[in-house]
Amino acid sequence: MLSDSQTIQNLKEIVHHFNIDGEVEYIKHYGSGHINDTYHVINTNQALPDYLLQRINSYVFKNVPLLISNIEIVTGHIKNKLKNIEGSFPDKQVLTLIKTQTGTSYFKDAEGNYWRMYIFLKDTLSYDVVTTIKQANEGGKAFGAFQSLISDLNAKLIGETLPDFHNIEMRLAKFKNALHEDSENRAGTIFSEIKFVTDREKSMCAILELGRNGKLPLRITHNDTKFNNVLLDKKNRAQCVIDLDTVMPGYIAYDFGDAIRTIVNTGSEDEADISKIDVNLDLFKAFTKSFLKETARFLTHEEINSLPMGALLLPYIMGVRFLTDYLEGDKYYKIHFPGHNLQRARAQFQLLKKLEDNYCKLQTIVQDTACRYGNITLITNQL
Ligand code: ADP
Ligand code: GN1
Ligand code: MG
Repeated sequence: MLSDSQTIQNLKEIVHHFNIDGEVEYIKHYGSGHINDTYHVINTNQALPDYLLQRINSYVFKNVPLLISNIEIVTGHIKNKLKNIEGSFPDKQVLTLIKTQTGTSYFKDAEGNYWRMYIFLKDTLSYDVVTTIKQANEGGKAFGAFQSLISDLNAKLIGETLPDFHNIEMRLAKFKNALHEDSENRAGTIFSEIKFVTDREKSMCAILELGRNGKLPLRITHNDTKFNNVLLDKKNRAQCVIDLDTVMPGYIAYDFGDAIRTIVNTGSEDEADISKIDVNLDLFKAFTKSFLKETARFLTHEEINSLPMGALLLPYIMGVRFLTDYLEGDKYYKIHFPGHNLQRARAQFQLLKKLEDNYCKLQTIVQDTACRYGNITLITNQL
């Protein structure tokens, strides 16, 4: 994050490079994302839009022009489709990038920082923890509809902003390398976590293997479907899927699993007291139902069968990534206290244990729900 003295004046200067309507009243830090620096730009004229300004994390994203091009294509595609759907509100249900004076959708400042701006979607909220069936249901609707709307997008137009993002083999290789280097002298504190990761190494490669064997189609997926990447309106209805930085080729089980990871957990993503972590099956059912209602008609049987596996894989991948960042000195994720990444990893592994305990139930719910929406599956995967 920029320091307070740096911020307001600097940010105002950045804002002036974009074609905004009205004048800036004030700017404040916003949201709880782990990657970008996000600010709410408030307009002096309330009848005009507010804006959301973001400094894109260039440690994470090495090719910002590609990232922005992906977002332009995806938002343009969704907007055009929504225009033909009665009762939809394209300006509220999809992000709108603001152009700079030079016609691009990003601005590079003198220090090499990349900035972008969206219309701020007023009267919306995002939640880090899900507490109600309604929220889980709206999450499934939002990510399911998003997938449905982009299912006919020409995949050749979308570049890979973060190659191998959910490739577990690559994540494990990076983890082992970090363990070997042990640059911060932290490996000695994580023996049980290392064992936890190693015990599951093979089984967690199942989705990757299925993909390699041509059993799972690569689609354009969102790849960061945590629940706080859905904006809900005042009535708690899903309004807009946000955080499109990672939209690129992936498997549907990744999007399902990442959403489940953040929706069914009775604790928070970084829960310090792991006894609070469990799986809320009612929330699992609600999300699965509304997600499959939107997607079952075009998913293959193998994809449906892969969804419960995705629900195990994503907390595993996140745990491995948090642990790797802990070993490497907390360079990737924003942390709020020393040891935060380790705490996050432990919480994700605890969630995974609970999901494993419930695996048969997860499979049954997915199968029954898919049947209900016309996609009959045969479950053959065993843990
Ligand atoms: P990060 O990649 O750091 O997670 P996000 O793009 O998800 O960044 O944005 C961070 C937060 O800002 C979101 O969780 C959401 O609360 C808020 N937000 C993002 N885009 C908008 C928007 N267009 N209108 C209103 N709020 C938004
Ligand atoms: C990051 O940007 P944000 O906070 O929505 C991360 C995701 C992780 C998530 C864990 C580009 O998401 O992959 O699942 O943190 N995004 C990137 O909370 O690495
Ligand atoms: Mg986000």
